[in-house]
Amino acid sequence: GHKSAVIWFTGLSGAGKSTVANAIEQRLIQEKKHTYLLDGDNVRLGLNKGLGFSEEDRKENIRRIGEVAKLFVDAGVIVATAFISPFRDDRDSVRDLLDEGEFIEVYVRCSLEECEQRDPKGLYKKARAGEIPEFTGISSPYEEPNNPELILDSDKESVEELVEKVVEYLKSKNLI
Ligand code: GGZ
Repeated sequence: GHKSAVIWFTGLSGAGKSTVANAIEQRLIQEKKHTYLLDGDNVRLGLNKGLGFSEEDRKENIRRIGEVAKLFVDAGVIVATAFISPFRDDRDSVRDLLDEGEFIEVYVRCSLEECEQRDPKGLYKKARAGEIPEFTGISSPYEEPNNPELILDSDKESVEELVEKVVEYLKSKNLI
């Protein structure tokens, strides 16, 4: 069968992880690849119901998502994940679970100022008002990847351009 892999999007809330991940999923479907998107909607509301946003809970969130992603890879699926995944150690642990080349870390980079400006769900405003504790970028850290496979500057380029960059990368690795 074809190669499978995990396309692991990381970045601040509002950076555009879900938008790009959804577009990539659609693209992979067009290419007739078995693909699946793990995101807050299908993981935090189910498997990880009960986990919050403390450092400990975020670690457990990412650990479980990594294990699930590995199962999908074993099943031959190209997985995309869209979680803030703020801690470098946790992302590195997922990388270590997988074989060489199977973990594609994609940093969806966007300044906090821009994310806060976008604030599609009004969460930054609430976090600034002290209504959401431990909010990433405001009162909880985000550790940038040191050596991601890809950096997507979502405050400089359009979603279409970013998707093209991911597609080019996947092609270069013969994944599509
Ligand atoms: C960060 C929070 C928080 C706190 C709720 N900090 O923009 P969104 O709404 O749709 O995406 C954010 C999502 C982050 O969940 P993840 O599972 O990706 O986080 S992590 O990887 O750190 O475990 C945001 C919402 O949940 N949200 N409270 N305190 N984001």
